[in-house]
Amino acid sequence: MTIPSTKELLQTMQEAAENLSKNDRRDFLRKGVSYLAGAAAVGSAGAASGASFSTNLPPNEPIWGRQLGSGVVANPYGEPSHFEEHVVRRTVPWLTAESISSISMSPIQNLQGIITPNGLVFERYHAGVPSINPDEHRLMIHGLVDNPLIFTMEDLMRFPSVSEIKFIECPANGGMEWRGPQMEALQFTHGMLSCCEWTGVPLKVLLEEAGIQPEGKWILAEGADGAHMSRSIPIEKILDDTLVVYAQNGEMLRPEQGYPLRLLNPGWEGNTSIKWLRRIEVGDMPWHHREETSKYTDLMADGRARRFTFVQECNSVITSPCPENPIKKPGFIEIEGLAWTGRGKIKGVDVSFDGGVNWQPAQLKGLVLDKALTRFSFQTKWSGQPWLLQSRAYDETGYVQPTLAQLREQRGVNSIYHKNSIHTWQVQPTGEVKNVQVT
Ligand SMILES: Nc1nc2c(c(=O)[nH]1)N[C@H]1C(S)=C(S)[C@@H](COP(=O)(O)O)O[C@H]1N2
Ligand SMILES: [Mo]
Repeated sequence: MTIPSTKELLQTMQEAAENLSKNDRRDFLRKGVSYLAGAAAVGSAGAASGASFSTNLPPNEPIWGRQLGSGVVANPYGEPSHFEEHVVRRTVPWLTAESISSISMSPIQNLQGIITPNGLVFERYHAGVPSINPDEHRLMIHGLVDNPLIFTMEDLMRFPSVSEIKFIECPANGGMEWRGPQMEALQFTHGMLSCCEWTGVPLKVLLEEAGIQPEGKWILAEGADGAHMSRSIPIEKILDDTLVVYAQNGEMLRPEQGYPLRLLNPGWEGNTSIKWLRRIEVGDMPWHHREETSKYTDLMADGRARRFTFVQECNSVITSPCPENPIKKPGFIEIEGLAWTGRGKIKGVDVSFDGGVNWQPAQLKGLVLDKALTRFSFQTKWSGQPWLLQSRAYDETGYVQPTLAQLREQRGVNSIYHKNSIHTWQVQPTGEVKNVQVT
């Protein structure tokens, strides 16, 4: 193939411009396609090698540079390139009975940096996503307060706002693997995890407006969805960093994330971050509702259950390589992963290539924020040798991510929640990656 002449290029552009001026997008697309087909035919005639030949490769001028693209507001709310349409939330069908009380996992194997885009934040609902009219939504604060209050969304948005980058994780993350490895994908072993910039008002500020009475030691937060999901939260957490948020990553909350209002308890079990927040009651003790008795407790080996295990302990996982991101060729490789802790900041991450016998420090890259995802990196070479790849994070409180053996020793294998043990990927000589457990 030869590079098209300037005359040919001008002709193509003029043709495209004529199509555009007809203001008929479908017609434009159809013409675009037939032009492409024509170009491909020329290409295959001129190419000796056939199938993999693309007329878009150098030294040719690619097709997209020889015609005009679509204009502004072809798509008023933008979306990713259709070449990225495999990057989506996914469910594990056998995990839950119905989609209205289910969970979808974020494709963390495909994400970069530490922010989860809004369309890819994991979702967990107990009774589906309600469609709430913000004009008719109210937040009520009552109980042991001097002045019970009812806020409109407009009232709430008049308060000085704060924006903070925080992770949110369902404590069931990894919970399918207490007894052995069974999920052959990072999205399913660790995808109940997201990190956004959340905007709203500290709950402390709203409670100061209402005036907490001295006996007020706990609050109950309740959602407006069909589940009326509720959790008891100790007042110390509220005074520390609990937020009432209405926006995520710069835009109003997605319906899936609690539009128009949710609670955010940074670093704590995702289920305490009540979505579609409608009611805060102040009391002198916890309420012992369904989601803190029958559910979201940790069954120990001796049959007793731990309750109110709020904090998401320090955890980490290697996101590349992983089952979805095999190693493609020998040579230089950047091993990357995510670390997080509900206790504050990540202090460091170590990487092991031999299943935890030897450890080397990884680098933390980019922002290292309180209760936010933190990305780590380790640059090395791979020459086809098998690896038992692990990451071990530790946080600023000195807490070190446990081994699976240590966790099982403390907790048995009856639990669902809070499985934050060191994870192992087995890298095979082909570069493929398997989910295994090392004890
Ligand atoms: N009102 C209400 N709030 C809720 C839930 C719910 O079903 N209803 N699910 C909880 C659970 S179990 C989790 S893990 C988080 C998930 O938040 P996300 O869907 O924004 O990721 O929301 C919590 N808040
Ligand atoms: Mo959850």
